Amino acid sequence: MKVGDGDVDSSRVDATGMRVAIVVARFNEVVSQRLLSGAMDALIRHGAAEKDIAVHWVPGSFELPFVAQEVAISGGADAIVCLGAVIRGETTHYDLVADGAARGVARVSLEHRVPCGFGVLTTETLEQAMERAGGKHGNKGADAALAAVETARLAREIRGAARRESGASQAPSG
Ligand code: INI
Repeated sequence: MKVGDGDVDSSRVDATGMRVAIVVARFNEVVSQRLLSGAMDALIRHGAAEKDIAVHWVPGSFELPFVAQEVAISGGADAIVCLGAVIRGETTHYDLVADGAARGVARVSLEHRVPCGFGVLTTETLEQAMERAGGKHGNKGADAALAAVETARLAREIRGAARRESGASQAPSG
């Protein structure tokens, strides 16, 4: 059932015992600080312990995939949340940064088999970004955090079921 946290199925989100790494871009910090607060609040509301949440600041959204990758390789997180705000403004740099962040984070998630929530806003204006960082369109940082945790739980279930099945098929008969 959907209970208010974006498209996340809140009833499935149990962050108890989860180790979560949040990687957050400093560029447009007024926005990313709010995304971070939203993510932290949502995780704690869903049972995560503050000591199990690590926050890593990076210069801009383009740097998110690299640090997410380092976290994934270290094995220190069950779920990773990437946060940032890419605002078009006057610059064509926008498309390169937004595309690099999205593709890079998706790649880290698939190659390292760690769910990565993608909470990088891509907007035309600062005002639109603020509306999605705790304003009238919710907080996409919270949504990304809960999406990562829900996906991590699902992965655990699938991996657990696969282990049980292979254990059963290898059990000695008789
Ligand atoms: N980084 C962002 O997170 N948001 C932006 O809007 C942005 N713009 O517009 O340039 C941005 N650029 C910096 C980029 O992410 C890198 O930090 C930089 O290119 C150095 O690698």
